[in-house]
Amino acid sequence: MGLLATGALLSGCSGPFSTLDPAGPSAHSAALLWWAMFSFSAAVLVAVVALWLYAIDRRFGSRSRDDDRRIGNRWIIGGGVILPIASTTLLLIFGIPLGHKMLPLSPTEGEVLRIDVRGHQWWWEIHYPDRGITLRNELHIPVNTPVDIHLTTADVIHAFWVPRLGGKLDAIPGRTNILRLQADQPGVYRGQCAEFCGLHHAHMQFTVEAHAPEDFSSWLNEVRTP
Ligand SMILES: [Cu+2]
Repeated sequence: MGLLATGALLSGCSGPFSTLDPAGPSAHSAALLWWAMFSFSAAVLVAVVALWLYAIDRRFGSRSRDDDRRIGNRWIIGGGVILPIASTTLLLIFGIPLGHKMLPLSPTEGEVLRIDVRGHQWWWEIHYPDRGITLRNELHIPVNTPVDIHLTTADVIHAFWVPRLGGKLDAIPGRTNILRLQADQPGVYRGQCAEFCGLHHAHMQFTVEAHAPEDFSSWLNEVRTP
C-alpha cells in the first residue's frame, strides 16, 4: 500500500521543472544523489519503526539492572557512534565523486561554450562574449557540449536554475560564479530564478533551447542582437 502510494506520488515528479527528469550529466548526478538519499532515509525510517515496535513488544519483559546497562551501552555505541560514522562515510564516498562531476572543470576533450548571464530585477541578460550576441530571457546551446554560465547580478541576489539540466547557483553582487550545464537531447528547457528577489521574482523565468550542432551553427549565423 505504502509502495503504491509512493509510486503514485513519484509519478507526478516529471514536467519542465522536475529535477527527477534529468536531461544532462550534472542533472543526472543530482537526481542519482536524490534517489540514493531518499532510499537511505527510507531504510533508516523502516529500521527505526521496526526498533520502536520491538521496544513496545519488549517493554514489560523482566531483566536485571546489569543486563539493562549492558544493552543500553551497546545501543549508545552502536546507534550513537558506529551507525552515524558508517552512514556519513557511505554518503561521502557516494556523494563526493558525484559532486565533483558537477564542477566546471576543464574537459578532457572538446571545448566549453561560455555564456555570460546577468540577473536583473526581474529579467535575465544573456550575452555570448565570443559572438557579441545579447538576448533577454533565452539561452541557446548546442547539445552534448559543456556550457559554462558565468553568473553575475546587476542588483540583488538571484539564483539561476534549469532543473532538468543542472544544479542551481546564486548570482551574488560583486562576484562571478560559474555553473556547468549540458543538454543530452535537443529541446526547450525551462529555467527559473530560485532566490527571492522582490515583487516579480516568480515571473523571472527563462528558456534554454538546446540545438543539434549544425542547427546551433546556423542559429549563431542568423541571430542578430536586438
Ligand atoms: Cu528571484
